[in-house]
Amino acid sequence: MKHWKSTVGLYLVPFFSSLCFSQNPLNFGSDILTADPSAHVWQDGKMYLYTSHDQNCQKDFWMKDWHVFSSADLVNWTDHGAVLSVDELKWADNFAWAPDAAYKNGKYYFVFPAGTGYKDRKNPDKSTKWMGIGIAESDSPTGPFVDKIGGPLWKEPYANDPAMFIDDDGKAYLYVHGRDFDYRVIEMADDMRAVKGDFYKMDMGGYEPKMEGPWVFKRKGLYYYTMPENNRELSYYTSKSPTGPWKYRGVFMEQEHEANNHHSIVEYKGQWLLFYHRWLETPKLACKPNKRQRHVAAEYINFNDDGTIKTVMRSNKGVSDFPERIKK
Ligand code: FUB
Repeated sequence: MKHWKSTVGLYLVPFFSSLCFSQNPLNFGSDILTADPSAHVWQDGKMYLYTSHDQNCQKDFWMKDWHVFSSADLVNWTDHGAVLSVDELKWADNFAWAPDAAYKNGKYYFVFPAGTGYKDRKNPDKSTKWMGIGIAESDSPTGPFVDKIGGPLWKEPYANDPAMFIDDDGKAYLYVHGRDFDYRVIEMADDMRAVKGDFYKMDMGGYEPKMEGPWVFKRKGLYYYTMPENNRELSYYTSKSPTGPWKYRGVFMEQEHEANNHHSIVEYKGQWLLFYHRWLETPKLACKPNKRQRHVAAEYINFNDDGTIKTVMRSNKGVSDFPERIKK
C-alpha cells in the first residue's frame, strides 16, 4: 500500500509542479480578458504590454478601452488600468481594437484604432461601420494618454491595427491594415501629431494574402514585417529597409482554432519574445455561443543563423522560466 502511494505521488509531483509554474496565458492578477498585445521595453528597463480589453462575452468585438501592464521578469505583472477609453474620444465610440505605442521626443505615444457605426454581418451593404487611427500622448508609459489632435490621423481610407516602428535614425513609420489598403506605410511628422507625405504601397515580392495586425522590428540590421496571415497564422517577410522591398519567408506560428491571432515581437534582457493571444475555454464566464475568450500569452522566439525565424509552438509554460534564464 505504502509502495502504491509513493509511486502515485512520484507521478503527481511533476504534474502539480507544471501547474504551479505554468504561466501561459500570462497572469495579470485578475480575470481581465486581454488581446492584441503590443510589447515595448522603455527607458526604465521594464517590459510594457499595451493590450485591447475584451468585455466578458462581448458582442462582435465591441470593445471600449485599452490597458497597460508592466513587468521586470515577465512573471509578475502590474495592471496599470485603462490607458484610454473611447468615452474620452470626440470622434469614436466603439471598436477599441489592437493598439501600439512608441517613445519619441521624450514623450510616450499611444496609437490606436477606434470607430463608429455598426457592422451588419448579414447585410454588409447596410453596414455603417467606420474605423480610423488616433494618437494620444503622455509623459508616462502608463498614461494618462491625451488625444491632443481630437480626431483621427485621417478619415479615409478606413484603417485599423496600427504598428509604429521608430528606426535608429528617429524616423517613425506607421503601418496599418485597411479596407483594400494593406501593405501600406506612411511616415509620421516629427511632432507625431500628423502623418507626413503620402501612403506608400510596399513591394511585397508578389505575395499579398489577406492579413491584419502588422508588426515591424529590426534585428542585426535586418527588418522584419510580421503579420497574422489570413488573420490567423503568423508569417513574415524580411527586407534591408523599413519600407521594403520585402521577401516572404513563411509561417512561424500555425493557427489555433478558426480564430484570429495578433502579436508583437521584442528583445528583452537578451531574449527574443513573442507576445500573442489565444482563444481559450473560459468556463467561469459561461459565454454562449462562444465559450472561448482571448487571453494574452508569450513564448520565446528563436532565429537561425541566416536570420530566419524558427517555428514557434504554443506552450503552457510560456516564458515562466524567464527569471531563471536572465540570472544565467
Ligand atoms: O481585437 C480586435 C481585432 O481582432 C484586432 O484589431 C485584430 O487584429 C484582431 O485581433
